[in-house]
Amino acid sequence: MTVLGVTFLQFIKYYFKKISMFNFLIFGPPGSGKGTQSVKLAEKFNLKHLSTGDMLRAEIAAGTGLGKRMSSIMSKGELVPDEVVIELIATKIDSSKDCAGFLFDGFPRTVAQTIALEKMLNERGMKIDSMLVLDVEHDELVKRLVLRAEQSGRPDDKDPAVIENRIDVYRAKTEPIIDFCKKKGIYQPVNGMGTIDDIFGRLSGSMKKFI
Ligand code: B4P
Repeated sequence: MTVLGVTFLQFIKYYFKKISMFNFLIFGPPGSGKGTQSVKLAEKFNLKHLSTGDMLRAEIAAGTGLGKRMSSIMSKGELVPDEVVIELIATKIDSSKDCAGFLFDGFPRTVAQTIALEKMLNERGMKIDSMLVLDVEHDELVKRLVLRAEQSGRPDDKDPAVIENRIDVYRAKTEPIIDFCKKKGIYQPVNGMGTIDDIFGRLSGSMKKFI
């Protein structure tokens, strides 16, 4: 049946799209392309991009008390305390309207943050739909971060020892989230080697199954 050129199936799809929010985690070691790809994906799929790294850097740039306390932790390549980022994310979720869902970039970074995120979403009638994990070789990660240090001057990219520490912290504290997500059936590995456009195509293909 067609009314005003819209089939019944198109109407049902539109209706459910309106009431469903899709929540994606973009995941991977430092330099894997999370931030780079998130900006493009959020625009393509009308998702709200929530980057805890960007939020923390904004606090530092604004010279807030929180920013001053977090600055020395971040410049060593360590993770800031779970409660700090959980609070930042909760505030953003509640103030974000008119989007098809959320794209969490760099959050969660510990199993405790993952459990907190799941609880936050469940309390608001949502869930984590997919965890997209960028797989990139170690040497390529270092190469990208060293290059970014030359271009953007980010303090945590300048020192090779800090880059290695960030990768170690990822392996020790962040990677265990993969097992947690595998058990929930939401783990989706994506090849993160190649050009930005190639990787964007792979990630978009994985996300289209949901949106
Ligand atoms: P983040 O801001 O999340 O930064 P990151 O892990 O270094 O990766 P990012 O997303 O920025 O880089 P990308 O791979 O896109 O975290 C920074 C710090 O904040 C952490 O170390 C921690 O201290 C703190 N923090 C943040 N979230 C936290 C949390 N939840 N809990 C606790 N602490 C937290 O890109 C890297 C470079 O590669 C770019 O220059 C890009 O242009 C380039 N690139 C990307 N893709 C490429 C490709 N395909 N080919 C060539 N170059 C590419």
